[in-house]
Amino acid sequence: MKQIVTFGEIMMRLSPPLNYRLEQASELEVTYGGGDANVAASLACLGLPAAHVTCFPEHQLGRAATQQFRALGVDMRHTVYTPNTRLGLYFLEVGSALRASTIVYDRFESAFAKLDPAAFDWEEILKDAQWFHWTGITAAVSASAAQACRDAIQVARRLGITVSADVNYRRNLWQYGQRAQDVMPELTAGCDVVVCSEGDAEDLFGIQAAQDAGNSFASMAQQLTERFPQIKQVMATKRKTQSASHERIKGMLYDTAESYLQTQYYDITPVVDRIGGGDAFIAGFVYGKLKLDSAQQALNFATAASALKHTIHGDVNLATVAEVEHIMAGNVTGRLL
Ligand code: KDG
Repeated sequence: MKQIVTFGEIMMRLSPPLNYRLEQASELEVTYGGGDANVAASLACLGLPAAHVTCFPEHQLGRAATQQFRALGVDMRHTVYTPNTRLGLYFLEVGSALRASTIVYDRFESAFAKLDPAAFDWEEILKDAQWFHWTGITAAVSASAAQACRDAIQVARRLGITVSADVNYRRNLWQYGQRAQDVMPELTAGCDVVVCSEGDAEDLFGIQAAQDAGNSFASMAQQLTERFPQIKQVMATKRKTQSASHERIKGMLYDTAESYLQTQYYDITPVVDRIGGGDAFIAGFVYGKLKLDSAQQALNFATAASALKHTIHGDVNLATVAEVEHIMAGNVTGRLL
């Protein structure tokens, strides 16, 4: 089977134990994550061939991050290492009742942000691929990262590879002088499958659901597919956050061939770690598109995978196909597999 290739920054995640605040912490747990890389790792855990492309500093921290994703089964052979650069970091304080989790980024001028787009030979990287996935985080980090993403999408289109994106608009990351509203439409136009919330569609593309729309997501998604005719499927999760440790989610999909599809709600409590829930959703959908029979089945699998991610520590969904199928079959009570 041909590979699914993702592209983006991987950071070291540093978190105090339990619900400690950073001010109290005398030790920090080290894990690694990055929106696009989480998708590759989740796919590898689901048994699909996945590769991640990134840029790391040419020292122990870059090698350690590579090793972590390699150990999860991700093909990291296209990693570019650069001298005299740094690894991006993020600090996570896990919330509790009445207090949401918070993130502090320390990723300015990371190796990935300073990458040279010419260092990536996309013809070579994508020659054995069937799918290319990126996120809006990658385009937000720097002009050169956005350019590398643009190059990859162009080559993927030429090679007939499916392209997906999670537009994931993070306002605070867009600091390099280009506006997300100028960069993202061009990149998004090259996608077949897009994860996009109603808020992001309005902020990035100026698309608003029709006032009288019975289904505001479908109204937004239909407009998105009309604006960018390459896009055939638009997805999102609907979240009903009950508390820092209690989440309800369902999956939604607008498909230009099948119109609007949705899933049941999953009720998740206690939430162990919500980071990477969206990445687990798209990874589950890629799995479903490649292995299952219908868009509805793919959406069901994606949503169950995302729900499971909330029960797994770290950024990556380490759930297996059997575990996802187990909860899809209605087994949500923790009965042994
Ligand atoms: O989607 C999860 C990511 O947000 C997380 O892994 C860290 O890439 C990350 C970011 O930029 O926040």
